[in-house]
Amino acid sequence: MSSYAVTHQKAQSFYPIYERKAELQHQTHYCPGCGHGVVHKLIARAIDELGIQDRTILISPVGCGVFAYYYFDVGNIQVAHGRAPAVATAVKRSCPQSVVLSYQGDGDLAAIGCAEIVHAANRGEPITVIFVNNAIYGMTGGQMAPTTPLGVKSTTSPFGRNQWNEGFPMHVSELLASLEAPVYIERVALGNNKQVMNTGRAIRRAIENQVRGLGFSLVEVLSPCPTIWKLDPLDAQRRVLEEMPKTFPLGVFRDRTKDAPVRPAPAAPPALEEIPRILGLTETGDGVESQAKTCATKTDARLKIAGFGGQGVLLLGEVLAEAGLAACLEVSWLPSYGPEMRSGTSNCHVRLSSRPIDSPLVSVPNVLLALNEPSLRKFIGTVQPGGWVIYNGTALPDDCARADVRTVALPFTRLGDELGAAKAANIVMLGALLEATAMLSEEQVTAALHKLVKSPRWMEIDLAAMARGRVEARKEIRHENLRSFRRYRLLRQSICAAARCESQHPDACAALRHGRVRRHSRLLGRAPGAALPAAPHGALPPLEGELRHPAHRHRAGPFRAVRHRGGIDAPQPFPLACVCAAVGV
Ligand SMILES: Cc1ncc(C[n+]2csc(CCOP(=O)(O)OP(=O)(O)O)c2C)c(N)n1
Ligand code: SF4
Repeated sequence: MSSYAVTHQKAQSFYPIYERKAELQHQTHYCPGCGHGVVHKLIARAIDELGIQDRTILISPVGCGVFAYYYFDVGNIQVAHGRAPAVATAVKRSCPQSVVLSYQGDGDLAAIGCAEIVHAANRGEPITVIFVNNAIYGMTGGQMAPTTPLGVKSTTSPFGRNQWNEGFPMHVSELLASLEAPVYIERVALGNNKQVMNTGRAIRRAIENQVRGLGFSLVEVLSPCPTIWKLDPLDAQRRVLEEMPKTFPLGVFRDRTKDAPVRPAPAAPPALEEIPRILGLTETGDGVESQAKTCATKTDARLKIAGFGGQGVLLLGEVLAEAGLAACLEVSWLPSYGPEMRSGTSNCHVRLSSRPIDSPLVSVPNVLLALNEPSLRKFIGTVQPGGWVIYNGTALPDDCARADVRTVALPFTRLGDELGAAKAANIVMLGALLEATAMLSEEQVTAALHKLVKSPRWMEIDLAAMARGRVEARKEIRHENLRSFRRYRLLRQSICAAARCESQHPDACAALRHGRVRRHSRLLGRAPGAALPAAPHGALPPLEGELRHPAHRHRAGPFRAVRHRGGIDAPQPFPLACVCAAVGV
C-alpha cells in the first residue's frame, strides 16, 4: 500500500462531519446530481489552495444553498433573500482583511436581489460572488426564474416562458459587464468534467482577485437541477452542456485583473476600546452609562404631543428636548411622518431620561399633550395609568375621561389668544406641563426657548404664555384636588355608614387618623390597599377591594361601590360584611 499516494481528499475547509444531519453526516442536503454540491467542492478546494480558510466569510442565501453553513468550516452568515451582496459589502468594509464570498442562486440574485447585485457591482465592492444559475427556483418547487429560458415550463409559466408575457431570460453576466467597476466576470458550466475543471479554475480566480485586493468578481455557473427539471442526473447534466449555453453563452465578459489597480485600503477602524470615548460615553462596570448619570434626579418622561399641523406640536417637542439637554438628560425627539402626517395631523414623541434611551418611539406615554380633540381621542387610551393628560379644552369629553390618569384641561388656544397670539397655545400648554409635573425647571425651558425662538417679539409672547400656563394650571389643579377631596369625603361617609361605624363622622375614622389613608385626590379612584384595574377607555372601573376597619375586624369583607364621573354614587347596598376604608389593619 505504501506505493499509493493520496491525490484527492475532502477539503480542509469542509467540516469533517456535517453535524446537523443526524443520520446522514457524510453527505449534503442536496438532491443527487445537483450542481450546488459540486460548486461547494470547488469553492472549498480554492479556499484550501489559497490558504484563506481562517479569513473567509461565506454569505449564504435563501434558496437550496441556504444551508451552505452546514458544510464550510469558515465564517458563515446566512442572510435574507437577495441581500447577500449588501451583507457582503458590510462585512468586507468592516473587516477588510477578510475574504468575503456571496453565494447565490438565480432567484436570490436576479429576482428579489436584483438591486443589491447591480449596485454592489457598480460600486466595485471587492467581494466575490458565486452565482449558481439553474434557471429555476429550486427550493420552492419550480417557479420561473429571471433566467428561465424561453419556452421552458415552470409552475408559474405552465405554457412555457413567453417573451411577450414573461419577458426574455436575464443575462446577468452581460448586464453586469456593462458596468464600469467590475474586475472579473465569467460564465462557466457544469456540463461535463472538463467544464467542472474550468469552473474550478474560474472560482479560484475570482477568489484570488479578492486576495490580491482587486475589485468586484463574479462567476456565473450554469448548474443542473435534476429534481425540478424532472430529469435524471445525466440528462440534467446534458442539458447544461448542450441546451443552456444556447441562451447563456459561456465565456469571460470582463477581465481587468491585469490592469485593475489595487483598491486603496479603507482607513483602519478605531480600536474597540476607543469607541465609547468617540461616542462621548464612559464605560463603567457592567455596562456603558451615559453622562446623564451625573443627573441627580431620576427622570423618565415619555411624552406624546399631538394636534393639528400649525399648532406648534413639533416646536413644543423641540423645546422640551432642548431643555432636557440643558438638564443633562438623555433626550430624543421623533416627529411622526408618512401616512400619520396626512390630513393635517401632526404629532411627535419626546423622551427625557436619566438613563440611556432604548427607543425614541413613545407608544405608552406617561404624558399626553393633546392640542385637539381628535388627538385626545386617538391617544388617550395609550396613556400609562398614573400619567398626565393635558388637554386643550375646558374639559375632557365624557367618553374620554379616565379615572386612572391625572388631567389638566384648559382652553390653551383661548389663553394664547388673550395674550395676542392664539398660536402661542403650545407654549401656554408648556407652562401648564411644567406646573403639573415639574419635569424641567423654568430656567432650562427658558434657555431652550432662547435657542429656538429667533424673533424677540415671539420670545416675549412665549415667556408670557408660559407664565400664564403655569398660573392657570395651578388653579385648575387646586380645583381638581378639591373636587376629588369632596368626592372622597362622600365616599368615606358612605363607607362609615355602611360599616355602621358609631362615630358616623369621617374624621373619627381611626384608619384615617392614623394616616393610613391620606387625603389626596389620587385616592379617589382606588380603594386604599387595593389596586384598581386600569380603566378601560371611557369607563370607570368599580371601586372594590378587600377592606377592613379597625373597629370592625369581624366584619371584614369585600367592598364594592359604583362610581360615575361626578363622583361616587350613593353606595350600592354593601354586602352585610364590613366595608371600610382601612389598609392592612
Ligand atoms: C423574502 C422572501 N421571499 C420569497 C421567499 C421564498 N423563496 C425561498 S427560496 C426562493 C427562490 C430560490 O431560488 P434560487 O435563488 O434560484 O435558488 P435555488 O433554490 O434554485 O438554488 C424563494 C422565492 C423567501 N424565502 N423570502
Ligand atoms: S431542488 Fe434542484 S437546486 Fe435544489 S437541491 Fe434539488 S437539485 Fe439542487
